[in-house]
Amino acid sequence: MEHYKYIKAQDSEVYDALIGEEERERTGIELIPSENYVSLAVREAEGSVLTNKYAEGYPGRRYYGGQQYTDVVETLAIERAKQLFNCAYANVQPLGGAAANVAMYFALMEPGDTVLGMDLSHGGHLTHGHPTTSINKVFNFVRYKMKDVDTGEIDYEHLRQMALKHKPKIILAGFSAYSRELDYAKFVAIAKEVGAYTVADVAHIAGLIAAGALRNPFDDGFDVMTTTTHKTLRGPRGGMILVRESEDLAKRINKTVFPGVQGGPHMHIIAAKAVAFGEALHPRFKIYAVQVLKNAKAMEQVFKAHNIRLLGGGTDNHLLLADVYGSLGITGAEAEAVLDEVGITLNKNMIADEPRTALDPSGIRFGTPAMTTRGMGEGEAAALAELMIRTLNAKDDPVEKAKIKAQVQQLCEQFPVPPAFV
Ligand code: DSN
Repeated sequence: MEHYKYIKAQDSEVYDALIGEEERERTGIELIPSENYVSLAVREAEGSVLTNKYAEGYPGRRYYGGQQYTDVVETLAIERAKQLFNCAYANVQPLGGAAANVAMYFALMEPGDTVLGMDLSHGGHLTHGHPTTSINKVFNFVRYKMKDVDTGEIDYEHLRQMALKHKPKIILAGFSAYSRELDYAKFVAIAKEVGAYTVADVAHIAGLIAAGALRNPFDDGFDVMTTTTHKTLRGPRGGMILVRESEDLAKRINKTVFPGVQGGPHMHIIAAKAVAFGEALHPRFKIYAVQVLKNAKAMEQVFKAHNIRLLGGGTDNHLLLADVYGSLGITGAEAEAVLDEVGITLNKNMIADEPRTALDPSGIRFGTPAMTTRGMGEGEAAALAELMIRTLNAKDDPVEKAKIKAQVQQLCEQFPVPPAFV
């Protein structure tokens, strides 16, 4: 197959960058836990003719003409999302996870209202009210933490005390760097006591929930979920808001997404969401999700065997956080750089109660969604974990690093990207 025929003919600079990225993805291992490889079908939809179309509004209620086909793909995306997450309403128009969260906040609250969310340094996300974000100027964010950073258990009693004290409108469960399962029923019980909405930001684990590999917060009575569609859900880059049963909340969310905070939806991306959700409904997606968890466990075991401290004591999901500074004396930034040299991509990350800085923290965060999409299993996950640790111990040894890089490439050649699922 000839790639990018037209780009090649008219724009060599962009063409070279695209080919370079293909080569990078093909010859290296992607362990950033928020990334994945979409199928060729999803990419076809993203590159489709629907990028040409304005479609403000919702299926059957649009502001412009010519919506015969936009309505088809958006309705498919909505219906498939509802089926995947067992809920009554879905808005598939948010342009990303941050946009979904902003719309959700404005739909459920008035300016000045309070959100009780997870502390960023304990695994929460920037969009959960970090002081540097604009949304922090509009709403009041208060934070809960883990009780014990070495087991990952949330301090639910502290969470309850915070809820009683601050009377939040939203209690937010969700994270971007937390490796344990949450006790959603406890969140719901506390929210009921104080009359708060329960929202789960499941951006990282949406695919695992959709496949039934992790618990669905709606089963414990959560009101709303926000998510991205490009992480474990393995769809195009974008966002989504789901509502368990309240028609009133669903209407408020629809109005807030459009015209509240967004204009024309990206219909090519919505078509790609529909395709990805179709893939996630297939039985083989369940096998994928279960394998993601098994692969993360296999990596956990290797890190534990080498006595490297894992935040939360290990993992119940797709990601791990290792305190490489505390365990090996190498900083997160140094670890990220040296692993990149051998073709293993992950990110430096703060650990709970970080003693260093955000730009040069103690930890690294890594996970298994992308490597599992390539078809790798527990044997490869364990082998990769061993290669990672060898690399961290060989920071200043070019010969050893060259050997490891060759082994990484050899492994990659056996598991090609991009995947075609048909
Ligand atoms: N940037 C994403 C992550 O890596 O977790 C979250 O927005």
